[in-house]
Amino acid sequence: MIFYPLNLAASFIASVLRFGAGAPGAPTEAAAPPVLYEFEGCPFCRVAREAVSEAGIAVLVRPCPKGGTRFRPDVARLGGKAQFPYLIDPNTDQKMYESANIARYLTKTYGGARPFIQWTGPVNLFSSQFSMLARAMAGTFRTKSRAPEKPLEFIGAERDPRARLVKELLSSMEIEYLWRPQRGAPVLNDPNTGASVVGARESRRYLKETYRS
Ligand SMILES: N[C@@H](CCC(=O)N[C@@H](CS)C(=O)NCC(=O)O)C(=O)O
Repeated sequence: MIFYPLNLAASFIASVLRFGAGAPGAPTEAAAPPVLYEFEGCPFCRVAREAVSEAGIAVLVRPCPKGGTRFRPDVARLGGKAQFPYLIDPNTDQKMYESANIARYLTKTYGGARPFIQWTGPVNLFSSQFSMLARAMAGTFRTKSRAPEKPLEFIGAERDPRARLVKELLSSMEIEYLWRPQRGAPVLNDPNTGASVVGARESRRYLKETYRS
């Protein structure tokens, strides 16, 4: 099928538009994973995800696509407004909105470099918006799915075009996952079924076959 190579090429362009921000940092784990409410199409959420990746910190992602019903309502309840990204760090009792604050907090608390593009003020936002357009807003809108009992685990860096394709689907399907932003081919582990899937195309197929309703 021609569609997958084109999809991957568009994801590569999205990474180029961010000048490769979101490299995988040295893997780190906190006593409890920070929880990130976000969605893939959101240009502000991308800034937060890049910081997660550069810090190498494992976080629990609760996807909140538009129209989402699984985690979206929690954010208004917990923080007072439906705005994304939203971070809760149980290790420090911090709860915060605002992508720039979240990125700064993650870098300060868990390490990693602040990507150059994030120092460029309005250019940062334009670049993130163009990146979203290159992906035709994939991961922005909810698609119906069956909720897994336990969160999945996904391994793959923010800047990796292959990993993005899987995260987009996890996002629109509102599937909660422990995200380990590490280098290498994307890997999706599902403790509910015992499956361990290597590769973006294969992971996408698995998600559709297992959780699409
Ligand atoms: N200044 C905020 C802006 C965040 C923002 O506007 N996020 C959008 C999504 S891209 C949002 O929450 N929209 C409301 C919604 O999706 O319901 C930041 O940098 O985090």
